[in-house]
Amino acid sequence: MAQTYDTLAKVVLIGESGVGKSSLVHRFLTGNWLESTTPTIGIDFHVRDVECNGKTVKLQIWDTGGQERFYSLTNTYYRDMHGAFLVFDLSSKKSFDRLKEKWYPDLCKYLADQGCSKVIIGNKCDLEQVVPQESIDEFADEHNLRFMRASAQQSENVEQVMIMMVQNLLDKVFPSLHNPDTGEEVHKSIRLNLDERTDLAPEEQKALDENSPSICCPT
Ligand SMILES: Nc1nc2c(ncn2[C@@H]2O[C@H](COP(=O)(O)OP(=O)(O)OP(=O)(O)O)[C@@H](O)[C@H]2O)c(=O)[nH]1
Ligand SMILES: [Mg+2]
Repeated sequence: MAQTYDTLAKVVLIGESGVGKSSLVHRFLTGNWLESTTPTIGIDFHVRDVECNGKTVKLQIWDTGGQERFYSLTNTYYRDMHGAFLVFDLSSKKSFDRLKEKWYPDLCKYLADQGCSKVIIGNKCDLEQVVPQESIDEFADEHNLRFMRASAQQSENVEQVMIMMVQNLLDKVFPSLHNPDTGEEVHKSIRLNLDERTDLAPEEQKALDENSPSICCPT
């Protein structure tokens, strides 16, 4: 089957249960607000193509359940990730503390060496922020992480944070695909395609993985 993308990138959303990971993913995929949510059981998987500067990045989005019973399952998925969204709730200090003390250290511990672009999302910016901005900036600076405030509910910065991730992926994780001559135009030329949610069967997933140009992309 003909390959219709330039690279395949796996990105994962992690963070405490209830911070809004699934709501962010749903907003990104459909443009809609998820009225009623239930905690994610295990991991949900979605695919969406993002065109960036003439390159098509096939984003595999792994939406993990933040409940404690899924910790060990989630850890096993970190190894292959090219990107990770570290999500906390700006109105919950505990969710930020847990990001620092559990989610970020675990991610670093289980990542392989393929390079992983990490972006912090402070979700629920429509609510009163109780996490001090200085603490967020300090943590982001210390670990050289990008940070963006967002609201799945208000549709604020949801596409922007995905675009930031794709740009990071092209710049840092798949630099051979990036055209530095037109780098400044990346924002303007990004086109987000229609929702392509697919729940792939294991054999389909395997075929997708084997076709990944991240292994054989042009130099
Ligand atoms: N005010 C506000 N509420 C939000 C926002 N995003 C999500 N929520 C609410 O937060 C609650 C949890 O949202 P989920 O998306 O299920 O959270 P999750 O991180 O996926 O949770 P787990 O799957 O258990 O890990 C729901 O009641 C959402 O409606 C937001 O931007 N603003
Ligand atoms: Mg969820």
